[in-house]
Amino acid sequence: MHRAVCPGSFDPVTNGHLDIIERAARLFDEVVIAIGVNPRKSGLFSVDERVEMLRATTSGLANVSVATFTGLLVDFCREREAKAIVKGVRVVDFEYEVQMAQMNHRLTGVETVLLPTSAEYAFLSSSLVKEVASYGGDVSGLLPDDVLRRLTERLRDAR
Ligand code: COD
Repeated sequence: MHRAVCPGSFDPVTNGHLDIIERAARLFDEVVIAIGVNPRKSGLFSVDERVEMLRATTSGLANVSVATFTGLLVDFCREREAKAIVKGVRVVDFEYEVQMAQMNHRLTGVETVLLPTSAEYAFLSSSLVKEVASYGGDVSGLLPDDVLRRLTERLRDAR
């Protein structure tokens, strides 16, 4: 049984993340989406909200589950007996993602599988979506509908 971990902040989940998760779910028997919790950094959405959004948007994928972790990703992978970390890479991410993959491999021997982003999501990031939406820009089609609704509400409440 081959289990992989798809880590991230997912604040909030975008269609770029979902594309990577769906592709990972076709490559591995089991995929655990791991939301990294950084106690020094608060997001736009709480960790519980991110878990809810990820569970709802991946409910159709039978071999995908959602969890949270604090501390090192490699420790979470060891705890879950995951052989691989799956990450999406945009061109801009490449150097840093390779650096993290090498560090993680050095720490515990865990392998990282880097999947190139699909062309239609190459420009997409959670932070850019939040910035554009905060100025009233149209980000529909870049996030699942329910996540877009929550984002619009959250930004409206913050005004
Ligand atoms: N297309 C494809 N992939 C994408 C896209 C897109 N449009 N957008 C994002 N992704 C990928 C990212 O490259 C990343 O792989 C993943 O999706 C998650 O993205 P984010 O932005 O939600 O999450 P990050 O990059 O902030 O998450 C960072 C981690 C939590 C994975 C990282 O900080 C971590 O491992 N933290 C734990 C502490 C640790 O172990 N540190 C040592 C690392 S060597």
